[in-house]
Amino acid sequence: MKYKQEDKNFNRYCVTTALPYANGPVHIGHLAGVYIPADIYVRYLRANNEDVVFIGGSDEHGVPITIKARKEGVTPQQIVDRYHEIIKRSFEEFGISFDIYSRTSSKIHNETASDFFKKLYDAGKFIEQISEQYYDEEAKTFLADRYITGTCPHCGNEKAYGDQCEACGSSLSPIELLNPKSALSGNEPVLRKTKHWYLPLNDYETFMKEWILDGHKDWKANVYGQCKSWIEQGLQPRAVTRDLDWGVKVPLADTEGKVLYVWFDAPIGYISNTKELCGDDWVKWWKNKDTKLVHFIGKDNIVFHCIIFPAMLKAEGSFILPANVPANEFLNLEGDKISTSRNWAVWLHEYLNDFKDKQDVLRYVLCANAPETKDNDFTWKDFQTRNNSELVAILGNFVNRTLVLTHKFFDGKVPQTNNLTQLEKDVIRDVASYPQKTGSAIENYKFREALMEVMNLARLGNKYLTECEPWKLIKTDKDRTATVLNLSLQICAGLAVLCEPFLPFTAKKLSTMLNLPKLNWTDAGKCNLLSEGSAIEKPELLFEQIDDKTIENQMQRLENIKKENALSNAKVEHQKNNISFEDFVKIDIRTATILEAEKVTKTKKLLKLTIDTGLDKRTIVSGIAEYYEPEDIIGKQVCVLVNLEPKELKGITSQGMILMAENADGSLHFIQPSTIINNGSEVR
Ligand code: B3M
Ligand code: ZN
Repeated sequence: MKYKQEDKNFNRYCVTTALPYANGPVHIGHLAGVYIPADIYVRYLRANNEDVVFIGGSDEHGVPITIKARKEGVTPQQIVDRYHEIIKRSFEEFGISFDIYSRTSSKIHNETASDFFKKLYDAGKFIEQISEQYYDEEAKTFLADRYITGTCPHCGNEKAYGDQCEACGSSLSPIELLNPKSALSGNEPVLRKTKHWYLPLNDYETFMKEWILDGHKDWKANVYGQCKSWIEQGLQPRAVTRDLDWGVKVPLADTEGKVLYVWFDAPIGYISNTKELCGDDWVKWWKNKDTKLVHFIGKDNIVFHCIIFPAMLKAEGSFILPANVPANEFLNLEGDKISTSRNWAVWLHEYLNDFKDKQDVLRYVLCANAPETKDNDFTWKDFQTRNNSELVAILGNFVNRTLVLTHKFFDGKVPQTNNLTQLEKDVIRDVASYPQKTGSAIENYKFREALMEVMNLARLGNKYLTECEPWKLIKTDKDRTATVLNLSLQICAGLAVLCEPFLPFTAKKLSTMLNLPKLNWTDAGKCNLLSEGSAIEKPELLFEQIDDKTIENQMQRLENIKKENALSNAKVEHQKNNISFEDFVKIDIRTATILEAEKVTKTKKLLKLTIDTGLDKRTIVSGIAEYYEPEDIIGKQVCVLVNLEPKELKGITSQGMILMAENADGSLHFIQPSTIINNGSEVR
């Protein structure tokens, strides 16, 4: 079915999803923003027997991957091998039904991207420009923007990056940084001349105005708005190569150490992956005018998919352009921006450990609450409510009541329809409208609305059952009870079809219970999918209640992460205020040896220590019992702050403090001289 007018001209669909960087696992933000909407769209098209190909893959180039590799002391290839597998598995586990999920470090991608560049180069589509860029003389390499840190000229943050200051949010160019430093050697980098190739986007400005601003007023408001503001600010030439040793090599002579810019090669990944899947047949998905190309992405990728990639395709000349780019906004988590570095996320590979077989619950919540027009918030409370009062109470309840009653009164066989009353006629007429309503919402990328329609069909079923009360009716009128359950079962069958794009695991269970054959989308409105007398399997619950304890555990997990972050921020990010030298010399720290140690009774954390400070023997109470056994520390040399005011702790006078270093995990470790020296030696 093609409910959208423009779709009548298309005979097939090429649907792509943003290629996630293979430098970390994927989380609920990825799923809600890109992969669930795309998967719904594609499953819907397939249910309509449309010719569709669904392309995904990992983005394995770019500076973030090289940074991660350096941090861990491994190669970039090792990083992408690890995360590609994790990401791919997560998508499989959540039923994202890609026809292919490949990767940009593949050979076929390397060739495709390289050929694409060469073709544009040969056709004179690039301009060559020499510019000055920071170079690390010790590491003998040009520095990517992220590899340069320095002081932000706007806010004074000393840890700003060459492309951005994370403290004040300004975007920067490395030249603007004060006191620039190379992340590789720590040295001040020098400016050196380097040659790069640029795509002159300014040459495509008129085209973009016509194609997007006049021609695609139908695009989502957030997408259209961003394009408009980019185009109106005036388009500039964009470098498509970089000085880096990880990526697709520039296929020209004398270009050692240069690769294609990751945003040049990554979207070509869609084409490479189609080639990998289809062989020579790939051409029809990318070069036939009757193919509808749709890119599902998040809002931070809009300019690349709406302006830069189309300009590349246009420059090449033989490709189609995207018909739509339905980008979503961002999903937040419990009121805070999702962040990989702060571990503020619900990770897909972890969710299933805690919520076994509950893929559809997450799919449901993320679609019902998708950030389609504005940023939205995921909360565990909302997750619980939507599960308990929507999936369980509406959809699960309707299906379960219908199937249980069929078994109870009609031996698990679809009962016969007898005379239809006006009520049945109305219900049948209403049910018939659902494939159209739901389909049209999907075709317009309004997935929340579409899902609401599916739930409305379940509501309609519940209302009908409640009105007819077959559990009472059976005592007086078996024929009419049969009619009611027959129609209810037909609605269940319709639901199995309509919920499939959203809740594929549930749809499968439901179809199996009803013994349904493979059906098309429009069948869902028919109310005749189950023939009289056919057998229904024993009902299994589609959903189960999620209790408060489970939700509290998840919230506790997030609380803990917040605390850890606060602690490490306090420690690492902010040095305390300066003190004077006079203040410093007031501190009297001495080397000392632990002579005796015992637990302080009725406490978990405290040890009572007898210490030889070289000046005297004294008692110190120290909060280290969680990290050290008393018998293990006798004889250890430590450092002690000896002139700290004495303090009463659990009835013991503590005279001083043992110096400990606190690790990021909160564990405590002694500060010791590097070799045993006289007790009482001053530390300064
Ligand atoms: N890897 C950026 C991102 O994950 C980038 C998308 C590429 S799509 C061709 O947001
Ligand atoms: Zn700043």
